Amino acid sequence: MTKRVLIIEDSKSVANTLSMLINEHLGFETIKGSSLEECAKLFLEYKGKFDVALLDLGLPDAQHGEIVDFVAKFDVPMIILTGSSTIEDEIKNRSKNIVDYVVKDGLYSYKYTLSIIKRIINNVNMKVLIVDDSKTFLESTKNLIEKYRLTVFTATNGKEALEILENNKNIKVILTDYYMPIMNGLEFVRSVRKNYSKDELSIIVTSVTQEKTIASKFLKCGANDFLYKGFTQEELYVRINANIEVLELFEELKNRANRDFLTNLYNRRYLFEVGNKDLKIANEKNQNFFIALIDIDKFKIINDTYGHSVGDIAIKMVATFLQNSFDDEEIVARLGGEEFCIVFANKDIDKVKDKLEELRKIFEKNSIKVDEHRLNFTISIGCCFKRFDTLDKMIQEADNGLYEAKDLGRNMVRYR
Ligand code: GH3
Ligand code: MG
Repeated sequence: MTKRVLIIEDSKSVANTLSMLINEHLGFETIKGSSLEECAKLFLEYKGKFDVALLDLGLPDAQHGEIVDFVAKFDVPMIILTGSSTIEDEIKNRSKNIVDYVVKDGLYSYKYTLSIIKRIINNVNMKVLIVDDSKTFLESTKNLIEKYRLTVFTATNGKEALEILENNKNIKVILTDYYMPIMNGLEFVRSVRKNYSKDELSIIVTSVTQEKTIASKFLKCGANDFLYKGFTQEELYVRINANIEVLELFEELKNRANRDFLTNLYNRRYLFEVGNKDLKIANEKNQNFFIALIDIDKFKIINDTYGHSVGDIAIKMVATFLQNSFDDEEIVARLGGEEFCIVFANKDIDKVKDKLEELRKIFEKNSIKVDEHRLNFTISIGCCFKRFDTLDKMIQEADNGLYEAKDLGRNMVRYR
């Protein structure tokens, strides 16, 4: 669903510039108002469903930041727009939903605003783990970080932290103390790095230590950053933010290498790399591991009749449909052309059979609409239930099944 940003600002030029930048660069919807009264109406109209609110402190009918008190009644993160760099502490503390302040002084401040909006919206899926033996530090830091809409876990020692990490996928940043009982910070960082590389998880060390050599010791054993305790909210957030941005860059690079350009499904390279690893694990644990090859029947006719670009759209639609038909546990990849591969690890054989038969029927019964054309086509599926030691051999066997299906008249599933 498109994200929605509320802008309450009485300067039309500021509001329009922000709105245009948000639409163009972030692709989010913007709703504008220029007074407290309009803001109240908009909250009613949209039932308070804004992902972020940008609020001017000096509005014609609310000159002293009263807008904050109004928006604070809803669960919407606020970014305050202000004309001066000195903001009274009184306003700063008016609501826990205030995430940041932007002084309206030109292009850079607009860019900064965009980066915070993007952060707040993306942060909803981002998890942070804080490890510290001081309960007060844990509590206050957790509150600070939660302002930015990050999900926060806390642990009072390294052992507990490792358990949390094990049970919660997608923790992206760890903030850890140095002096702790059971396991000190250095030991903890080393343990984390045994299982999580720097491109999947960042570690920021926070410590009161006066030992000059400690920071470099941490960085050498796998920490990404070091913060002396007594840091300000801004300092902490800027560091966390910078670390998340690096992780996102890694993610984007990995995506480019692992995804197919046309469909955004996993590509052949990823399929073989991860599929072979999963197959090895399944063989060791004696768990089920199946491969299905799915190929569109007589696809050449679609290209010949409607043109290659319609063919491309059809391939994309099939890809999206397949992706949505399975959960994250299955690998759905495009092998090439109009051929797809699904990897089922640790799944019940009858459930897989039912699922593949159901897919075949869906294509048999339905047509796909591309532009003004209605395309009718079926799919054939070859499936390998036998145990082999490499993915390549399994795919060959599934391909034999697929060949059989084509040979016997298409629109069927064959098991090997
Ligand atoms: P069968 O039922 O035996 O699978 O017949 P088919 O026509 O689907 O298979 P064939 O292998 O003869 O032809 C596949 C066609 O798919 C040929 C090729 O031009 C086309 N194709 C391959 N990749 C793409 C692509 O990325 N986009 C489009 N539009 N067509 C593609
Ligand atoms: Mg085909």
